[in-house]
Amino acid sequence: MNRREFMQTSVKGGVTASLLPPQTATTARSRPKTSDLPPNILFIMADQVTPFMIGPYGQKAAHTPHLDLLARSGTVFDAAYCGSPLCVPSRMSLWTGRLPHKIQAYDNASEFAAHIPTTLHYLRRANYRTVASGKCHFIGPDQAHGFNERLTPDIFHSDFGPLPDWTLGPVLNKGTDVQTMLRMLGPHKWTKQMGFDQMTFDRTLARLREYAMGKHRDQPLFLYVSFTQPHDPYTTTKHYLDLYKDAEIPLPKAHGNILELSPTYKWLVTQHGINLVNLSPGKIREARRNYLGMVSWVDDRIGKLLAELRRLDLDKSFAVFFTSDHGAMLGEHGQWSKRYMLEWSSRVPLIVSAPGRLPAGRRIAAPVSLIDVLPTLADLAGAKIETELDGRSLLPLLKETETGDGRVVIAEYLGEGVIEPVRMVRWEQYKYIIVNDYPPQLYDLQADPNENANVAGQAKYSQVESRLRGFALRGWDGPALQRAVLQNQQSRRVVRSMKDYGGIPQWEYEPIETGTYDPDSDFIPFTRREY
Ligand SMILES: [Ca+2]
Repeated sequence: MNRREFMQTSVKGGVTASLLPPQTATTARSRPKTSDLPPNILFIMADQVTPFMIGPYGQKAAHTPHLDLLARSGTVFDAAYCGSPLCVPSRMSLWTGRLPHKIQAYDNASEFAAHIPTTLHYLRRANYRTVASGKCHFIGPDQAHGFNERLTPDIFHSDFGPLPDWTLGPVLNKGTDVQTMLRMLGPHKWTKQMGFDQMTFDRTLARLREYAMGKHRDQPLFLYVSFTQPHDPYTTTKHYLDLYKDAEIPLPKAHGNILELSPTYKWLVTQHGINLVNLSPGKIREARRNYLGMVSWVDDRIGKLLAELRRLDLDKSFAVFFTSDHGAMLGEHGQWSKRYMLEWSSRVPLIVSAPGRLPAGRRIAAPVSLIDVLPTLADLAGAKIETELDGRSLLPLLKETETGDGRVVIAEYLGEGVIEPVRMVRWEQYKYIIVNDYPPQLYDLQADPNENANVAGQAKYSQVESRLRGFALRGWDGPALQRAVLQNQQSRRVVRSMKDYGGIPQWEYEPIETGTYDPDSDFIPFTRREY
C-alpha cells in the first residue's frame, strides 16, 4: 500500500459508523449510545519503562496489579517500539507521527518546531479539549503544541542545554553515566521525582473531577498524564522497596561481549561510563529493586486514577492508553540507560483498553511504533489527517479487522552517545540495524530473543537481510544526515552560547497556580493561560 492509499484508508477508518462525531450522529430522536460517541481519552505515559519489567509482559517479580488489570481489559502490543530511544526525539515523533530525522528530532536539545501538526492539533479539529499534566519535555518557545491546557510545569529545561557534539567523538557524559544513575539507591523518604509525579497525579485527579462537574463537558476530553518515574536516578521509599523484600528479582541474562555484536557499541559504553564500573550481582539486583519500586509507585497512582474514573461514572466513556517513551537496559548486555536499539531500550509497553468499544484480553504480535499513535488517535476521534505522516493507524489491529502481517517499524537514533546516525528496522521476527560504513546488525528475535548473535552476512539469512536492507535504506541518506546533524548541532551551539552574552531566552512553561478568587466560577483553575 502506498502512502496515498494508506491515507485514504486511514481517513476512511476515521469515519466508520460507530465512531461518528457527535455533531453528525446526535439528533433529538436518536440519542447515540455512549459507545457511539468519540471516546474521552486518558493517555498515560511513564518515563523509561521497559516492558520486560512489568506484569503485563510476563515479569513475575513485578508488583503492577493495576497495569495487569488494564492489560486484561484491553489489548497488549507485544512488539511496540519507540520512534527513538531517548526522551525528546521519542516524544516528538509520538506527537507528530513522523520519523525523527524528518522533523530534526535528534536529541534532548532538539527544538520542536511550532509549525508541525501534532496529535493535539488534529484532536482539537475533531472538537476535543486537550489537557496535559506532567512531563512534556518540549524544547523551544512553543510549550503547547496543541494542548489547550497544561496543568503543571515541566521537570526538565526547555532550552538547548543538553546539546551533544559529535565532532568530539565518543565522550563520557557525567550526568547520564551509570554511576550517576545508581548514586542514590533507596530507601529515601521522598524525592524530587516523586514530588513531580505527585503533583502530576493530583492535578490530573482534580481535572477529571472538574470534567465530571461540567468543565468543558460539551467536548470530548483528551487528558495526557505523564509521570517522570521510573527514570533514573533509581530510588524509592521503604514502602515500595518492601514490596520486593521477598521477590525473586531476575539478574540480566547471559550475554557475550557487546562489542562483538557491533563495534559501534563502544560509543555508548564510553558515554555511559560502563567501562569504569564493575557492578556486583547484588548491586545490579538492588538497582532493579529500586527501579521496580518506582514502577509500583506509578502503578499505584494509575490504579487510583482508574478507580476515580469509575467513581465519577466516567469509565465507560474513556479509552485508556498506557505507554513509555523508551525502555531501560538495567544491566542487560552489561549496559545501562537507553539510546540502544536493543530490545530492553527500544521496546516500549503499549496497552490500549476501551471496554465496550474494543475487544478485551488480546495480544498483538505485529511490530508497531509510537509513531502510529497520531493516526490511531485521529481514527478514534474521527479526525481527518491532511498532512504527511510516517505512522499507520493501529485501530484496524485493535478492532481485529487487520492481521498486522507485513507491518514494518523504523526507529532512528541521532543523539548523544553515538557519533553517526543509527537506523533500525523491525519486520516479522527480524531486527536490522545500520550505521553508515559500519557492519550492519541482524537479529532473529524468534531464534535469539536475547540478541546474542549478530547473524548479518550469514548465507542462511541472505534473502531476509537484503529485504531488511531495502527497508532500512528507503528514504535514508546516512552520510547526508550525518552532515545535517552536525550543522544543526553547530547552529544550536551558537544560540546556546548566549548564556555567556547576556543570557538565554526563557522558554520554561509556567502555569499560573490559581487565579484570584472568583465567586462566580465552580472551578479554581491551575492555569488561566490557554492556547
Ligand atoms: Ca525518557
